[in-house]
Amino acid sequence: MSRAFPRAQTGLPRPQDALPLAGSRAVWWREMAAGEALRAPDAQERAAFSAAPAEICGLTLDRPRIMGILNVTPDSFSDGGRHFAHEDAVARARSMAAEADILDIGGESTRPGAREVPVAEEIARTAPVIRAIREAGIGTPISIDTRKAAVAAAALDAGADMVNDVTALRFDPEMAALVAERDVPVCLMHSVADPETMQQHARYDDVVAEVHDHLAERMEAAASAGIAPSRMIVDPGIGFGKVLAHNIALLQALSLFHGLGAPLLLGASRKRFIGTLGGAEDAAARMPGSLAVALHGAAQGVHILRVHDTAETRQALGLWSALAGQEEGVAHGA
Ligand code: HH2
Repeated sequence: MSRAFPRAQTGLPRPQDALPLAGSRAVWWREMAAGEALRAPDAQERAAFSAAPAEICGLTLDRPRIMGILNVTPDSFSDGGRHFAHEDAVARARSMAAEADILDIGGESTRPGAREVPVAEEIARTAPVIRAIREAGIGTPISIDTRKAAVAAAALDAGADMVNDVTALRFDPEMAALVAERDVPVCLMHSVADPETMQQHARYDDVVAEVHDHLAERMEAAASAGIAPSRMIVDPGIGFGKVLAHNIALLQALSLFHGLGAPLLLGASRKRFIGTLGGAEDAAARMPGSLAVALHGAAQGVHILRVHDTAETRQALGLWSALAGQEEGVAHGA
C-alpha cells in the first residue's frame, strides 16, 4: 500500500495566489507545480488543514494533549538520573498521570552528542518500568521513545501503546514492520544523521520546506511498509540537527505541517534554544520559556505537546483554552 502525501516546494518564487500560512509563508503542492496553474485548495486539501485527526491511543485530538516525558536514563539533558531507579520512575509516572494524557518513556538520551545505548540495556531500563506502571494500576497511554525495534517490541509487550521514533523509522530496518504488525500509532520525527553528529549536519536552504518534505517522504515510506495513515503522527524535531534560526523558523511555521494531514507533535520543552533566548543556562530553569513555546504551539494547532513540566503546562493550557473560548475539556480527563 502506498499513498502520496503533499510536499511543499522549495526554491520557487511565491505565487500570488499561494495559501498564506503561519504568518507569511506559503504552501502549495508539488503535484500542482511544474507549469500547472496554481489554484485554491480543493475540499480534500482544505480538510487536511482543518479536520480533527483520528484518535490516538483512544484520545480525541480536538484539543492539545500533553505527553509527559519520563526518561529512565542516567544522562538525559534535563531529567537524566532523576528517575533512573524503577521505583522513582513509577512514582513520577503516578504523579504525571494526574496531569498528562500520554507518558513518553525513553531509555536512551538523544541529546546532541549522546552515545548509543546497547539494545539489551535499553530494554532493561524501559520494559520493567512500563510493566511496573501497569501493575501499579496506572492506565495512562504509554509511548516508548526509541529508535530500536527490539526495544519497542519489549515495551509494547510490557504495556506500551505507541512508538515514538526520533529517526522516523530510519535507524532500524525492522521498526516499520513492527509498527505495521502491531498496528500501533507511531510518531515520525524529523532528524538528520545520529545524535552524536547531528549538529554538524544542521544545514538547510529552506528548513521549513525541507523538514516538511522529509516528513512527507517518511509518511510515504511508512505507508509502503503497511502502516495505516491514521496511525501516523508527525514532528518537526526541534533541536535535532537544527541551530537557533532553524528552530525559530520551524516554530513560526508550525501550522504549515497540518498540510501533511497527520496529528502534529511538538517537543520543545526545556531545549537549548529556550535557554539561549530566555537566558536560562540550566535546563531545569527553562520551564517558563517552555510554557511560552507550548502555548505558541497550541495556537498553531499542535495536537500533542511533549513536555517535562506537565502540571504547569496543564494549568497554562487550561487558561489558554478558556481565553480562546474552548472551555470544554479544560479539566484533565474531561
Ligand atoms: N526530543 C527528545 C527526545 N524525544 N521525541 C519527539 N517525538 N520529539 C522530540 O522533540 C523529542 C523526542 C529529546 O528530549 P529529552 O527526551 O528530554 O532528552 P534526552 O534525549 O536527552 O533524553
